[in-house]
Order: sequence, then structure tokens, then C-alpha cells
Amino acid sequence: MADPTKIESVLKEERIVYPPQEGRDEAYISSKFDYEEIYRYSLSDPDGFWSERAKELITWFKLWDRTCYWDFHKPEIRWFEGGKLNACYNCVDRHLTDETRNKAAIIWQGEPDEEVKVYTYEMLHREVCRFANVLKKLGIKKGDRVSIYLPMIPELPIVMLACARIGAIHSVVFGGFSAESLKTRIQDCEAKLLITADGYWRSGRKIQSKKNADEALKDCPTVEKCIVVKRLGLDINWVEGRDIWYHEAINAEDISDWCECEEMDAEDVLFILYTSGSTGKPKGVFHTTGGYLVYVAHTLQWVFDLKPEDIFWCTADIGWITGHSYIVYGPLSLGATQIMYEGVPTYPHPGRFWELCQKFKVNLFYTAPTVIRALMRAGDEWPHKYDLSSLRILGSVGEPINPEAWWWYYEHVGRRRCPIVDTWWQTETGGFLISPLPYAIPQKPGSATLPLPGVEPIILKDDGTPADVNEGGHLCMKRAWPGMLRGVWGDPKRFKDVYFSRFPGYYYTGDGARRDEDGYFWIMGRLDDVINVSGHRLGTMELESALVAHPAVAEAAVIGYPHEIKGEAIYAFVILKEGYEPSEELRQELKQHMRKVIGPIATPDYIQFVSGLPKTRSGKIMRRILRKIVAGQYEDLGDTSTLADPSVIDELIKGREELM
Ligand code: 6R9
Repeated sequence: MADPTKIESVLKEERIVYPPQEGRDEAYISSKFDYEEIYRYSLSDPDGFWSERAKELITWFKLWDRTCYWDFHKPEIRWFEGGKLNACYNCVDRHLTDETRNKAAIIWQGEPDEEVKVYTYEMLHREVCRFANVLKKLGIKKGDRVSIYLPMIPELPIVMLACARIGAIHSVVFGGFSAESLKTRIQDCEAKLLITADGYWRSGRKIQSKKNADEALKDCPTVEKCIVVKRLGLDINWVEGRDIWYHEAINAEDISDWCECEEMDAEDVLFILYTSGSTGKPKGVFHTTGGYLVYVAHTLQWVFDLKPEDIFWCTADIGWITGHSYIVYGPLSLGATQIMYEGVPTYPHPGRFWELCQKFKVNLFYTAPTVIRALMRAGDEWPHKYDLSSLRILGSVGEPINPEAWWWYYEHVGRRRCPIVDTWWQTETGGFLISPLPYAIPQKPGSATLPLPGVEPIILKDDGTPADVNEGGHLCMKRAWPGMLRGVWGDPKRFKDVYFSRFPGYYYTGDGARRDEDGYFWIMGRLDDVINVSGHRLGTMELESALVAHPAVAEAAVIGYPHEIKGEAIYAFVILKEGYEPSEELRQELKQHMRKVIGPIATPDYIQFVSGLPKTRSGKIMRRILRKIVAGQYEDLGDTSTLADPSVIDELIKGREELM
């Protein structure tokens, strides 16, 4: 178990930034006083608070019988029970009024600057209905799983919404994942259909998606058909009888422009999204329709103070929860106009994001600390080359934002005018739980500040008692909120074990945190063995098993260490099999292997060949010691008396010194 009190000193920041005056009068929540009042009400009368929000934000076919029921001991969580709705109806159909049907829903920018596509709500509706009819024609029914392996092109939200429309459960797999990762995710949810593309642009290079899909599908007997979007016009392998072109399917003569929305129960599953755990295979976190939709609309509206005339841009990939909640379901359910971008922040130049903010006059901009750090390193001059005066609010997500990056973002991007909302949340939470409200809450750079209404966090010490002010501990939640996960696909035991067993009666986040004298939360990162590379959670177990899958590798231990740009980077200790010798060539080969097996984000920055690893007598790797060695804190290794073979330490230190 990591010692949560040991990482506290990482963030020390005492400055306070007050909300701007301009924009305050029109804000949804415009003072700390208002926030406090709403917060108190939300906890004292959760049924009242959430019923009001749910009615105000979402269109229901039938209202619910009971607002919420939850028991973290069982665990069982239900919101808006008996309520009927459809997520796609809320994201598309209800915006087809005279005022908004011709409003831009998605302004898509391809990596090549000249490629821009605008989808109005009317256009989106037509496309989604037609694709929903394609799904029906292929025999996809309510409750069936559809795996989606698409890059950041408009077809991605379109096919997700089409699934939601007919009640099929989508499982989006990040387009940068390897064939192997795709395969295990398809197998786990037993998808009937895969939707992919021929390829996509990334930093001027053509990436082949279909190749990986073909590779994955070799071992996925449940998948009957594979729909392929033609993005680049690449020469691809084609499996007759299985593969179908997206454009041919959607333009077929028997496909109509209208498709009925399936009436879904509030607790029907909307989607599955896989996230890495500390042990074993990735977890299929699933969210349900009513609570999730209410929660993403509610949090987006208040935290980004989103008004109908705003242009919102969330730079995440839809393959992660941030894209699900704040590109697809949040903005579209609110009828917003948003930017969707295919490319990366630094190509063709590190001013690309700012150039796009200028081009589309973006008002609300949401990105990750890893992006901010990379752009910061490129030089202050980049954001100053562009007119960023349209920006109103800036957001951050994925990992703790270090104060240095916070200030840079505030000064050079927001020009000291824009509040920064540092939103703390997880795949499991569905939406923001701890975040400033931009016009109400004074910000402390590096702190996610205060819990949102309806959210009741608590910090527990190892023994389960509440931590004192400024004392580090485990961040937990005392009560349920509508957007929380309802389970782990096919594994109720894991759901209970991972989230509700460490401290019975609480939701366990796995993050360390402390709360300061003003009640502000300071997140200290994950306390388990998940490595957060550029905001992507990678399970050490998954990484290690990938390394061990290489014929030369006998054993591996993977450690995250602080990295200026990526937040955390990967350091791998590798024991080679007999007959293999350490070499630079092999090191490169292993890096390539990791790229292939998991994806480029899983490439270790360092690989150290070792003859042994520090282990307990029961055979458990002592990561605590490895972490200290990687950090260069050799004097502070802690208790090594439980080591099976303490002599291994000297060799590890020597190797580390040669490498870093
Ligand atoms: C939304 C998302 C969740 C983990 C979470 C925490 C870290 C996310 C953060 C943050 C500090 C923030 N995290 N936002 N840490 N401040 N504003 O990233 O979901 O991929 O599931 O990761 O990311 O450690 O537990 P997910």
C-alpha cells in the first residue's frame, strides 16, 4: 500500500485566483454563497434536488417512480427507477425545433486544415436515423453489444448515437489501441458487430485501423459483421461476407431517414467502457441511461457555464470517458455547438490548438495537463501568435495539474481573464465530482477545489477513520450520484471488490487526497498500481503481461515515475529468459513490442535488464522499493527486511544509475 502522506509535498501553492467579474451576472451559479446554499440543499433533500435537475435538463417519455435507491454494502445503485427515455432522442431529436434544427451540433476539423465538416442537428438526425436503420437491418437489437474502433471522425458520435437510439450497448475502444487490446475488449463483451475505419491521419502519417481490426477479429467468433468507414481510401484487406462499407450501407435504397427511438428504462445499460485496473484484465465499466445522461448534462452546464450560444471544445479522444461524457452525451444533450478535432496538439506546429481556437472562436476549452505541459515546453510565443479573445473558460482533466502548468495556462492562454476549472473525476464516476464552478469558487492552482452539489466526498485513513485537515488518505464517496457506474460487465464480484470492499459502505476511488483548511481537495494521484501516462490509466498488470508475452522476457515489473510532459512515464524492469543477452537492440525490440501489443502510449521510456526483482517471500514484487529506486531515493528504501533476497538491491541501483 502506498503511503498517501508521503506525496503531499508535490503540490504547494498558496495563491488564490478569484472568479472574474465579467460574465458573473449571467452565470448559472454566480457566488460562493449560492454554491453553498445549493450544496446544502442537495445533501439535505437529494430527491428534490435531483428531480428538479432531471426534469429541467432531460426529456422523459415517462417520469420515474423513485428518484434514487442505493446501498453501497450490496452494492446496488438505481436512479430514476421506472423512468423512460432515450439518450439519442435527448441528444438529437428534441433539438429539431425551428430555432435550433439548423444550429451546428458538431464542427469537425480534420487533421488537414482544409477538411472541415459541419453537422447541424437536422443533418445529425438524418445520419443517425439512417445508421440506426443499418444496425436494425443487420439484426442488431436492444441489449446487443456493438464494439466501435474508430478514430476522431464524425461517424464515431454518429454510430454511438445510432446504437443508443435502438437500445444497443456500445463499447468504444480507443483507436490507438492495438489489435490485441481490441480483441480482449470485443471478447469480453461478446460484441455482435465491429465498426471501424480504413485508417486515419496522425501527425501527417496514415494509420491503418482496418489491419488491427482484421487481426483482432481472427479470434472473435461473436462478431458477425464488420462495418468500415472509408476515411483515407487506403488499399485494405476485405473479407467477403463479413465486411461492409459504411457509405454503401447507409446510402442503400431501402434505408430510410426515419428510425423510431427505442423507449429505454432509466436503468438500461447505455454503454460499456473498458478501463485498466491494478490487477488482471481491463474492467468493463458500464453506465445506464437515465442517471448518466442527467449527470453529464448537469455537470457540463454548471461547470462550464455552458450557454446556447457558446462554442465548446473538448480535446479528448472519444475513446476515453472524457469524450463520451463531454463530446458526445453532455454537449449534444444540451444542444450545444462543439468542435471535434481529428489531429494532435503539436502537428503541424505547436500552435495548432490555439490556431483552431482562433479559427472557430472557441469560448469554452477543455484539455489535459499533459497537453498543457507539452505546449508550454514549445514556448510562450505560440499562444500569443493567435487571437484568443473568444475564450471564456478553460478546463483541465486527467491528472493533477501542477501549479506551474496551471499558471502558464492561466497567463498565456486565458490571458488572466479566464477561470480554470480543474475537474476531478473518473471513468467510473461518469462526470465531474470535484471541480470549481467558474464564477462562484475562488481557485487555488493545483486543487480541484470543492465537491459539486450532490457529491459528498470523504478522506479515510488506512484504518478507515476520517483523515484530519491536510492529512493524506483515500478519497471515497459517502453517497451515490446519478452518473456513477452500475457495474463491471459480466463481473459483479469485481465490482464489489474493487469499489466497495476496501472501506465498506463507501465508494472507493483509489485516489489519494487531502483536504485543506478551506475544505479544498488536493488530489495526489492513484494509490494503487495504475500508471497514468498522459492522462491514460494503464494497469501495471496489463503492461507486465504484455512484456512477458515477448519470447525473450521471463519476468517484468513496471513502475510509473514523474515525467515533465506525460505526467507519468513507464520504467520497466525486465528479467530475460535463459539464452538471451541484454542489448540495445533487444531494448528497442521490446519497446516496439509494447507499442504493438498495447499501443504507443504504453511504450516504456526506460527498460532496465535485471537478474532479479525485490520480492516478498510469498513472491509479491515490492513496487514500493522499485519506485524509490527509479526516483533515485536509495537511502529511503524503507523496510527491506521482508525481501526474499536483499542482495538484488545493489544491482538494481547500479543499473538504474547507468540508465537515467
Ligand atoms: C476523467 C478521467 C481517472 C483518474 C482519477 C485520477 C486522475 C482525473 C483529475 C485527476 C487530479 C484531476 N484524474 N482528473 N487527478 N486532478 N482533475 O480522467 O478518467 O481515465 O478513468 O482516470 O485520473 O487519478 O482517478 P479516467
